[in-house]
Amino acid sequence: MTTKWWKESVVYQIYPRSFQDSNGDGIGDLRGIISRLDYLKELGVDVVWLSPVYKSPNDDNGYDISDYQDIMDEFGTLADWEELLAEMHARGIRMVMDLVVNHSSDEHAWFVESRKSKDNPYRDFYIWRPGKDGREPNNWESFFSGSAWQYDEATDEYYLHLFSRKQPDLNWENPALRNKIYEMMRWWLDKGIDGFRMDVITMLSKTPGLPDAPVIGDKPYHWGGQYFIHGPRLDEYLSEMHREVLSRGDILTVGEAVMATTEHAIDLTNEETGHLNMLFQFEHMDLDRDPHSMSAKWALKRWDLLDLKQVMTRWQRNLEGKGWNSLYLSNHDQPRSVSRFGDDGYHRVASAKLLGTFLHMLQGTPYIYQGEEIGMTNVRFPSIDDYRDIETLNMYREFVHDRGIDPATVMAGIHAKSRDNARTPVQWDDGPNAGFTTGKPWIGVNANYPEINVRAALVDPNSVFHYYKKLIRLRKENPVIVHGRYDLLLEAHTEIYAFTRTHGDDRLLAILNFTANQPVFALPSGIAYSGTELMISNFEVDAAEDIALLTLRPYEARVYRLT
Ligand code: TEU
Ligand code: CA
Repeated sequence: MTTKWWKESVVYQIYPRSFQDSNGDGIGDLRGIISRLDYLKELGVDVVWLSPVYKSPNDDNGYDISDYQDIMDEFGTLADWEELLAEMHARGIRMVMDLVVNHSSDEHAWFVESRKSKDNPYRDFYIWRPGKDGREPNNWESFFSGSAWQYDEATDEYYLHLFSRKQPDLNWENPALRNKIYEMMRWWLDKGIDGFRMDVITMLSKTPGLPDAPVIGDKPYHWGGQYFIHGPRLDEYLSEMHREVLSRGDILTVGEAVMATTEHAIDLTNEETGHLNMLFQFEHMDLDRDPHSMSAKWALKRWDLLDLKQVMTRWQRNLEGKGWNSLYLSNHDQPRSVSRFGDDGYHRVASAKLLGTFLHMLQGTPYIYQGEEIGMTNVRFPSIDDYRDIETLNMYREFVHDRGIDPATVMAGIHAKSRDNARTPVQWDDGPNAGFTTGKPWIGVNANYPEINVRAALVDPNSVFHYYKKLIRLRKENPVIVHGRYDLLLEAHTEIYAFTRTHGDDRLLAILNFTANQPVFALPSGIAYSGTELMISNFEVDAAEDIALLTLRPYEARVYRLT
């Protein structure tokens, strides 16, 4: 396996709308990010993944792009962006931009043209079909509730939108469209960016004929993912994108890959014939949902540590020497990891550190989502009127108004799973609006900001922040953390997740108690060692303590070098 900068890096994801406002309009912006770069430098991150900052009507907060080569008004100007890039590079921080090319906004000039007439030159930049038997062309459900098709009166046809109706899918079968996308990507690379995070990149190729999905239950629309995920021409498109753009520079590319398996990941990210560096897979994000139904995302199902071990071990072992893992538990689409996988109450700090240790001791590139490094939690807004996310609002309307489900039940699902859990403003201090804005924030600030904020974390040596800072530093100082082989221990233990990493003679042992209980860790007999060196722990630990038998505290994490 070759050593590449993106294998040794830690990435920090910024969702600009909620990061830092600089002009008092209650919306985060580029100049706000510039004002916080020294904070990121202190944390020690190497790369920033910037969620979309392009011109957008913000139907899906920037994932609906109306001009791929200009900055959205709320975030600032292209000059502000140039300054942000320069200030990042001046600090040795690289910038990865979000590439959203499965769909555009319906306000993009291409779509404005496309919908004008059936023979418009841009008609085939999008996926138009006549209705069938007076209905949509097929029965696919949108990720944001309802049909994945929108009828357009002007030309008496429907257009496909896997997401919101203001996000028409681009037609990747059209080489003219593909070339326009490659041109745009090269334009950003020429400006000096260091890579792309690729939004729903495995959905670019749809099964010809766009067949109906199997009908499950009595809903009007159904999960059609088998016909638009990892479609028949995906490899061809990504191979062409690699040839036309990605091969041009030493960049980081990470593809968002809903439903991806390790086989898909090896195909797409192996260094011989792959086209991307790594994927965001979702198996560990599906442990508390039914992966084959979009609506069951909201069903409250407890995840199980044995499932987490099984999924992560498969990804660690199967990609060994054949691909590269991304490592994440949080992002702008997922609930806060400390609320979902840890404990956001009494054991919040310990469990946030445990989860950080888990992610940073695995093989792959860790991704930290803004606020994760201070243990920010889910929010529980009392009313649906406090929520902003289109996925959440559409789901509420479908479940409560269309399907008559009890609003309290639906709100419980929203409190657990809404994407807005990750989109409340970053909590910088205990002043008004947590220091995020001097104006009225676009979304409410989590009420726990007086206790959970950056200013408090920076002055507390035992904060999650300083623990994350140490985790990041350990990665830089210990090749075993980047390159070591992963071996699972105690496979059947239902409370402790333990594994080793081996790189030549260098071995580390991670011992993670994922519960509020106090289980006994017994070192398996096959692990020979003469001495131990404590590398990091989230509690005070006697470094000389014999590791053969340990009683662990709630959410206790320890990492040892075995000598
Ligand atoms: O998300 C892709 C996706 O599948 C989402 O539906 C996500 O899995 C789901 O919301 C989890 O609950 C990407 C972006 O990350 C997301 O923010 C966008 O809304 C979506 O694509 C459309 O661009
Ligand atoms: Ca602003």
